[in-house]
Amino acid sequence: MSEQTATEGKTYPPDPELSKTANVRPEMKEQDLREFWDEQAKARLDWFEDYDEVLDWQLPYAKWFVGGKLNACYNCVDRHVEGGKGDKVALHVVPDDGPDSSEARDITFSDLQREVVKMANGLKELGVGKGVPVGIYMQMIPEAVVAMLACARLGAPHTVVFGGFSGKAVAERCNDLECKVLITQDEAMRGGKAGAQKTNADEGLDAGPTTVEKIVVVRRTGADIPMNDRDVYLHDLTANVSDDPQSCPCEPMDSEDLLFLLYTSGSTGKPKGVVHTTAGYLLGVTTTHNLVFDVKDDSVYWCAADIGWITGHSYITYGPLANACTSVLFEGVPGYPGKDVWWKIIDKYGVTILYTSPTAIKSHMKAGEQHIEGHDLSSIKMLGSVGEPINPDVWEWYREHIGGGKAPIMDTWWQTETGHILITPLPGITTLKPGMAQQPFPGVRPEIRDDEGNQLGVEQTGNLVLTQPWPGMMRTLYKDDERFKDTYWSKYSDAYFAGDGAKYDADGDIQLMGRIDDVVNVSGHRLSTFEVESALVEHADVAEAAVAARKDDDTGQAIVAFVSLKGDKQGTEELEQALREQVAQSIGKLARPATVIFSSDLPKTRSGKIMRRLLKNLAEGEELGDTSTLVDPSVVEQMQKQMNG
Ligand code: 6R9
Repeated sequence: MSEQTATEGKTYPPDPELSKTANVRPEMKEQDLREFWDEQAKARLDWFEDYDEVLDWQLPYAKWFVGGKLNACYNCVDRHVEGGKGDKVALHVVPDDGPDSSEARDITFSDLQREVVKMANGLKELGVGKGVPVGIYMQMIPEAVVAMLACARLGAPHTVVFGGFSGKAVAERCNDLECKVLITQDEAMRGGKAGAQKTNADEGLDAGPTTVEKIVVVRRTGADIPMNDRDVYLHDLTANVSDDPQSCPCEPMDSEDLLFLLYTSGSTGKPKGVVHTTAGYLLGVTTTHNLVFDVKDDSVYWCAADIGWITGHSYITYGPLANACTSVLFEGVPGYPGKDVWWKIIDKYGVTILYTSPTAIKSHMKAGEQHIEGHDLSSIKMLGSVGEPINPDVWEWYREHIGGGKAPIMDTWWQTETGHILITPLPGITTLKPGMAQQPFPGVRPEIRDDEGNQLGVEQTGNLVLTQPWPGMMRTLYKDDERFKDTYWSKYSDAYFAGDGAKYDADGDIQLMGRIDDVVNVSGHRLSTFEVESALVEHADVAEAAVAARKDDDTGQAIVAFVSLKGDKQGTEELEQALREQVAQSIGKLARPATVIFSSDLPKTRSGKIMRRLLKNLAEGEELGDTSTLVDPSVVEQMQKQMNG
């Protein structure tokens, strides 16, 4: 890895050829907010009924395309078939064992339509229809995309629970949204191994009362799994249903009808149910996908995120499909069946646009460039990065080795709450700077402020806020307007508070500096310290737990857990393993602490508050600063000794 300083100050002006042909035009940045989105809405979406008003903005509540009617599935599937693109490939499906697998297959838009109609007809038989919520707990198989679209077709809001989360997480989320039906798969295939999926869901749902009445099971491995009265295999459910789109027309939905909820971690309390509605969200993801990645009719696009995160929702399912774009859908992991599987995929399908996370890029850097040799990556025209800040040296590696030393990198900043990309370079317009998301998308107005609300100048780190609404913005937190206002709209009376630190450079480009709250970002996955702490204290031996993050070369951040034990319990290696397992069971494997530090107590102030700043310093191996307000400063010394091994 080269020194970070080696790339500092380097810039990459846009390729003049790209400036001529790019979908995005410089004038768009000057356009009035309503005018810009009105034009996009007319050009990019098909409406069953026109809207009367582009935006009704009563801070913090936005309504976009008021009075309009449309259907997200119609826009992602049916209109392309009707418009003569039925034979175009929608998804190159790459199974876990890679592109050479006999199970690799292509799904055209017509195929997709038939699959969606069948699943929707099946779901109808279970009572799913407009306004009946459905949970989806699946891995990266095409049926996951089909399930989202089938729900959208029926007007049934979905909530996708990341396939790597625990059954408990599934139950909590499904019960909160009052899902009647859960769609899952028998087993998951990842890295050559079959893992439990449906039985995880059972465990979670059986642990208490649940609103879920039916589980639809997609057969992936064909394993002999227990099926109960409430369970039905998808292939049985749809054995006799029609795949004719006329048999299941797309439900006309109001612009502001709920499209989906996605739960995400906050700094306190239970996960937040982020509300995304139909028209604004769909338009936001479609427009940004098209303009940021410069999607053309012959583009082959691969977003290597997971469907369970917002990136999968916006840039695997809704955005690319609404743009009638051909995508790769890969079930597996970067290192299997070989360390070159990604490069094989790009070579085989001629991928032109790759969108992934810094964590994934770092894992490829670690594996080494030798795995790229022998694979033709010359099809790549555009690269994207999302999920966390990207280090300049990682950026350079990405451009050099994957982008052939010329593909521009779009470092896209956005959030579950924002629905779509808000800060990003624009192809053919922006002079790229490694490690910076740089510029607001048209219509987006960022500011960087101090805690008192003053706008900050060059190189001063402050809070990133947004002062104008955008179509895909979260409408509220499900059943919790108070928390919505509190979390995002109370720090400043006139702007959205993103929770990220940021600064401007002398050219007015924005650099993101990471979260300023108690949210930890492991491999681009958001976790709250609170959730992990809650999982740890579930263990019988644990008295108290506090969680902080440290920097990690591979995963961005890694979790350090500080744990005090009950009575005379000792912090053994077995207990450490048990705690990690506890967290895996309760949340999912990715939330497991990388380090567990045991101590007799946690560092507390005299008023009884855990001094989180100290834990952060400890986790990062930094100077501790003033510890005089602690009840018992020796606690920190104990911890520090353990941290130093
Ligand atoms: C899309 C997504 C959101 C948080 C966000 C920020 C971090 C995302 C970033 C980035 C720096 C980028 N983040 N993209 N930080 N540069 N290009 O990741 O949504 O899971 O909700 O996470 O991720 O901290 O606030 P989500």
